[in-house]
Amino acid sequence: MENRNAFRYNVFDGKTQNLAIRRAKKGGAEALKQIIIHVDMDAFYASVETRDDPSLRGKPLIIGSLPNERGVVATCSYEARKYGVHSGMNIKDAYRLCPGGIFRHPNFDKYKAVSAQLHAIWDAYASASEAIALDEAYLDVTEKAGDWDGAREIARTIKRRTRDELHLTCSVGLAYSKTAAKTASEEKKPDGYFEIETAEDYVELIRDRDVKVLYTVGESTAEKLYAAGIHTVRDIQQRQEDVVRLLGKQGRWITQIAFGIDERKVEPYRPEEAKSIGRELTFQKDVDNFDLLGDVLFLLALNVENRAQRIGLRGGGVTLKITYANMKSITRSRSPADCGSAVAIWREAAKLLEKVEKRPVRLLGVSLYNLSDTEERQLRLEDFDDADAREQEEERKRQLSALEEHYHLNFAGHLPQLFHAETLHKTVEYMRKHF
Ligand code: TTP
Ligand code: MG
Repeated sequence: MENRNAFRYNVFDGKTQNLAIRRAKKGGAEALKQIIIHVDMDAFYASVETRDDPSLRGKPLIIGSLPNERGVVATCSYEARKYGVHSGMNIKDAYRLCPGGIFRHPNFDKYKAVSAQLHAIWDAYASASEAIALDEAYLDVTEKAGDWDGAREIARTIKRRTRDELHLTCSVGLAYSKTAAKTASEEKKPDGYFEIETAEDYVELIRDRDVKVLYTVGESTAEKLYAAGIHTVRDIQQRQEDVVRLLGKQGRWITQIAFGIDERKVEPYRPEEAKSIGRELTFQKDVDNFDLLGDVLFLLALNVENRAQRIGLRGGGVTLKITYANMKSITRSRSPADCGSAVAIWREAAKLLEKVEKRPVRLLGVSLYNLSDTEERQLRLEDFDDADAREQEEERKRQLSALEEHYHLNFAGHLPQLFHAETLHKTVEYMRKHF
């Protein structure tokens, strides 16, 4: 245990780094004592729809809003991806790229039912399963597999049962760590299978790839690395100190995984069984400016909205959590008629914030509780005659523009990045300095 921590915290100490690599080389899976599967369904919502309506087979199918509505693409079939359509894209852009596509609303109830069937299969082979989304999970198969061959057999069985029993395909990655398993499942998508047995194999596979191959390196992190002339995983390995200087804590993490070191455990988790969905933030320095806290609250609400949408759950109430500088924590809740959008969540949380004691704040959090299944309109599929939805959409734009004007930051253009904890944190620190 001591050893592990030694290289976790001294990643730049050449000796410990070598120790870590030697240890991983010595037969990764065994030395690190983990065998992990990452399973991810192919074009999940679209595949379920195609399975249940064979007339959709082979067609570009886009699940999300309809072209005459406002909203986004939740996912699309691989045929639609050939036109450049992808998740999160504005539906109007998707229509422009693929006017001949078939556009359908999602059926969350159905996907959740399929997800439960998937878990029944997955959980039979895992001592712990950590769901990342309805269609994606990490499985710890170390014990049940016994050894690598046993794990390979489990991976095959999961693929076969998913196809035979549910008539769906998935991509499976088998590896010695979570990051490697995730990389492995993406390697041969769709209907893929790939294995990475040791840290050495992982490094060999990704060394000359773009930095974005590393888990948590998104567009904005990659841009910072590129600007410093760091383009590949090899560059990260060779310039560890620069990476940490540029990216701080996240930099330390990615220099570790650039060497294949990831000892995170599979944490048993089922988001659809969660009691609440939330996001919280600890400030670098305590904040006593409650106007700033109000602005941060809006970003937290956007984050919570995004999480809830991805899991297909809707909140029945909003909780505001504050930890004051003296470490005293309070929570305040309201259960309004509507907390289905970021604006609604933000308004409720802001009302709660108004009433609390105005003392320096160390941590601010927003969450939803009393979760229930999402109605379809949650994916921002509001029809035009829904006045409330329209008003909230306007308010969302207004609020984003106000923030952009005040802080001179392009929030709307960076929304997906703002959902990464690290970027959110940095953005908020920037906001504090430029209030
Ligand atoms: P993903 O696994 O990211 O995508 P996918 O299964 O559709 O396609 P892939 O073959 O590349 O894995 O997400 C799973 C489901 O979650 C997806 O079918 C729809 C939903 N989803 C959204 O609603 N919004 C999003 O932005 C994303 C990425 C997914
Ligand atoms: Mg998927």
